[in-house]
Order: sequence, then C-alpha cells, then structure tokens
Amino acid sequence: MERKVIVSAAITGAIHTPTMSPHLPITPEQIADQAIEAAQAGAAAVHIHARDPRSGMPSADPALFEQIVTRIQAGCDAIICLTTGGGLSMTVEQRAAVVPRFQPELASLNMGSMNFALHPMAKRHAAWLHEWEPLMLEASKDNIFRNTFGDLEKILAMMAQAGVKPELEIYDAGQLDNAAFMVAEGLLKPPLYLQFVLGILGGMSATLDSLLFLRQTADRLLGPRNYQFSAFGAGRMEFPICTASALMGGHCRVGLEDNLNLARGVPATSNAELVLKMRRILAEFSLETATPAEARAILGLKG
Ligand code: KMH
Ligand code: ZN
Repeated sequence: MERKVIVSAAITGAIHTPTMSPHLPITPEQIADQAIEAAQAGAAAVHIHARDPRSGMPSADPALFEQIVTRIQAGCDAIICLTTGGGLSMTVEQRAAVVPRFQPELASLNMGSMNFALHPMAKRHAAWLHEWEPLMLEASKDNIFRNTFGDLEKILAMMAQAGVKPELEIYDAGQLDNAAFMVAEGLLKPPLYLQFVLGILGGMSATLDSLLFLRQTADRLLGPRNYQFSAFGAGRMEFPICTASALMGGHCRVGLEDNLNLARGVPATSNAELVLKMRRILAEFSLETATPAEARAILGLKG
C-alpha cells in the first residue's frame, strides 16, 4: 500500500479554557459534533477528553464520555482515542476508568511522570496564543503529571485486558526508555504507536532537533519496524512539527486541544478547519491522508 498519513484531531483537551476561544467545544454534543466534522474533513482518528458542560473544567464523568462516544459512533467511522491523561487534578483511577468502560480502539497514555507547564516560547508568542499565557504559566508552576511505573503497569494491564491499543504520549526522550522497559517486561507489545508531544514545559521543546532525536532514539530502543509515530507541537508549532513528522514518515495530530490558531492572528473556528489546513499542507507534498480503515490497518487495530 502506498504510504498514507494518519491525521488525528484532538478535539478539546484539558488545558485551554472556554475564555480562550468561543470555538472550544465544551458540551458532549459540541465535542462529538466537532469530532464528526473533523472526521468528515479527513481526520482518521479523534482524541477525546470530556468537560463539565457547566464550568468547562476537564471531567472524568463516565456519563459525559458515554454521550460523546455514542454520538461520535453514530455520526462517523473515525477511530476513537480516549484520553487516560484526563486533567491534572484527576486520580489515576478516574483517568483510567474509560478503558474498561468503553474499550476504545485507542487510548492515550502519558509515558511517565513529569512537570507540566507551558514552554517559555508560549510567553514570547503571547499575541499568537491569546491573552492567557502569563496567567497559565503562573498557575501551572506546581503541576506534576503523574504516571509512575506502577501506574503505567496498572493502566497497560487494563488496556491489554480490554483489547485497547495504547497511544504512547512521549514528551521527552527518557519516556522512550520507559516504553522499551515496558516492552522488555512484556507489558507492551510491538508494534507500538508513539505520539511525540513537543512544546510542553517539562518535556522537550518543539524543534526539529527534538523530533529527529526522538525518532532516532525510538529506532535505537525499539527497532525501526516496531513502531509507528505521530507528532505535534503545542501552539504555533503545531503545523511545523506535524509537517516535519509527515515528511519523516510519521503521522500528524492537530486540534483545538493543542493549538487555537489557524495562522498568526487567525483564530481557528473549529477542529475541522485545522484538519483541512493539515491536509492542504500534506497535499502540497503529494502525501495522501489515511481513511479510518487505512489507519486501522496501519496501526493494527481491532476495527
Ligand atoms: N494534552 C496533550 C499535551 C492525554 O490526553 O493523555 C497531551 C495529551 C495527553 O493529549
Ligand atoms: Zn489529550
């Protein structure tokens, strides 16, 4: 099969607040509808967090996930990737509960514990990313995202039992060693699916050097044939890192979870808009976008 690029859309996440963009989906209907539109625009996979419809805060409420998942499945054939990263205030049990409950085809898994803030680059580009960064940087100084080895073992065992493929979120090179360790322990089975997350303060910055180093490290630790990778940069580095990833043989993730702007000074009005821009860039390089069925074949999903 000719190489196809999987475009994933990360619909709402847990970081951006409703005040940052009127287009950020909050209710289950808004989240599902934007996921369906993103799929119609060409996203083969949609990455899903839930939010409390009243406050806009990240939520682990299974009833909200239920509404979102049911509506997406009724509206499109996209691969559903549920978050186990949840939000920074949730327990491991709350975050992982979606795995046995919904048995999605994919679920994200942050491959370690880390400090979690925004890169100083975000501060320098405040005009790009709206008015929220200084506040966010202050508020986020003491955040630790937790996934100890014990947590990883527990969540991976739940995923194996439920037949859920983990999408391993890799923010830093050492997390590839964590993945290799889990393979050696028999808790992860290749081929792996890696998502390189660049531009979060606490992990690696969103540069081409970071991306190349992660790719080379993954080749060394896992073997080039034993994984597929996707990548994105937070904020304005979303499209540059996605483009580089596609040119290096990887896949791409776009979406309002990671980036609120279509271009400098141009707020994105939907996830679908970000997907369409990504597909225009890929088309310029004669790279074709994978359908959900093709993405399932590439990732070895149960379908
Ligand atoms: N929010 C991103 C920085 C997850 O949901 O498990 C990474 C992410 C993790 O999407
Ligand atoms: Zn996420």
